[in-house]
Amino acid sequence: MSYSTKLLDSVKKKSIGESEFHQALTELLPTLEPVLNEHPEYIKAKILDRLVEPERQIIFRVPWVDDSGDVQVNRGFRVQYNSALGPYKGGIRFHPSVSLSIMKFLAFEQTFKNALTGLPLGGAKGGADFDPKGKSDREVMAFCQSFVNELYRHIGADRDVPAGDIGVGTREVGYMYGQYKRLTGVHEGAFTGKGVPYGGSLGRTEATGFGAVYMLENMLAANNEDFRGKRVVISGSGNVAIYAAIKAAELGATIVTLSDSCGYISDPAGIDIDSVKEIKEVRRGRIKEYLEFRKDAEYFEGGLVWSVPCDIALPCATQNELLEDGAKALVENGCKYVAEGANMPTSIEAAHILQAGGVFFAPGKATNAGGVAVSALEMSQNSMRLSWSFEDVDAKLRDIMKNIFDSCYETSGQYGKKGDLIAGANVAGFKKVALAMIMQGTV
Ligand code: NDP
Ligand code: 2IT
Repeated sequence: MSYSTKLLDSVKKKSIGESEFHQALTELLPTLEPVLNEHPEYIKAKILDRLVEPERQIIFRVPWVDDSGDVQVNRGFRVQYNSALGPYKGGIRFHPSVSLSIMKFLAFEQTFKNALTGLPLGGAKGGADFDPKGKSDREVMAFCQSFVNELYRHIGADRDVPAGDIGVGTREVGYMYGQYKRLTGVHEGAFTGKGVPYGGSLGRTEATGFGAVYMLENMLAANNEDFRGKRVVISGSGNVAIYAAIKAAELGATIVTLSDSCGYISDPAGIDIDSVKEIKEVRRGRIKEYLEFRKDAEYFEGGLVWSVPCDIALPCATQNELLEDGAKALVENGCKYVAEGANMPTSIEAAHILQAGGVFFAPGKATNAGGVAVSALEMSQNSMRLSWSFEDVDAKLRDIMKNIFDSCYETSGQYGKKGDLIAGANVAGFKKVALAMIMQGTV
């Protein structure tokens, strides 16, 4: 039995029921075998045994009062996974599905993603099983404040720097940051994704979606292609999906779908993103409302986007949204590129089907790293008490995404099949974390 299989078995025994965490480990650990064979010092220092255990897991009660005057109680989490490369860094997710397993898988992935950016960032994730849908602005504020009443003692600009994720955008970060400042009396870069008027970086809102498209630009260029004339299927209609759609359309692609958890819209003429921004960013409504704006569009209740023919697919909603059937449909319909805007949207089996079907596939830890990379740029600007222009930030993001693609592509060639970006990203991220851990000694 291989080292990684043995380790995986023992982790599964110790963390029963944490299926998403097991899935993330099962995807990553076997791809590291060639590196372990080359570097016996990693095995001697038990780097993997240490990496399957988060440094710290914080679980807390979040009581708050709703608009009817009733007390509500939610569960909050912060998993501080690894600090080898820098302060803990990663988003906060508010969604009813949030569990320890989901927090651990996201924090584990974040550790390697952050390493790939080349910036000094450790890995973390947090969140709560709070559902922001249908809540008033005051209820969201009350929840955020109560969440930070516990979280504040664990975070700080040089300790742990949260940001947004599903259900958490500029509004929620603002309420959390305001409470952090009230409790600590310190105005420092303890959160990223802040509003621009009080220390947020220009370009952070766009960064994950734009970054995913820059990753695809590099993948296309490796095949002497570009976005012009390509049909792009995107799932989700949140922060990542919207800005991926905007940038891909700007580069000449036609966006044929967007979705939310209720269903998807298809618009063969190309989705009008301004209408989607109005529905999602202003009204906080449902994607179905797109039919009010464009009479030729269609809405498919409960459907998934993968059966719609395309050249490029960008899963940008949530984990395990692209399964075997979806992967088969994409391959059959001639899709050539899949890049994960979301974290772990593709199951392991589906990713294998795509790769075996000749699809050039980029995993989330590489594709969606633009968000956290610009978060790191926000941290730099806060430390210097300066703010850079949108163009400066965007140019830096483009460079970072090119470096990530190059490093994953080259590493894939060194340790297996050139173009297997799953293995390339895992190995390239792991080597940085492992080296930093060895250099800092074992305790
Ligand atoms: P948002 O909350 O802005 O949007 C999430 C979108 O995904 C919505 O359209 C939502 O639909 C849909 N969605 C969420 N959960 C589910 C579900 N269980 N089933 C079906 N649809 C779902 O989040 P983001 O755009 O920020 O995040 C999307 C993905 O990108 C996540 O995987 C996140 O971890 C990842 N990511 C985000 C980064 C960021 O900077 N924001 C950075 C890197 C990765 P509905 O409204 O119906 O729930
Ligand atoms: O998954 C992610 O990389 C994020 N949600 C963004 C993290 C960050 O700290 O900007």
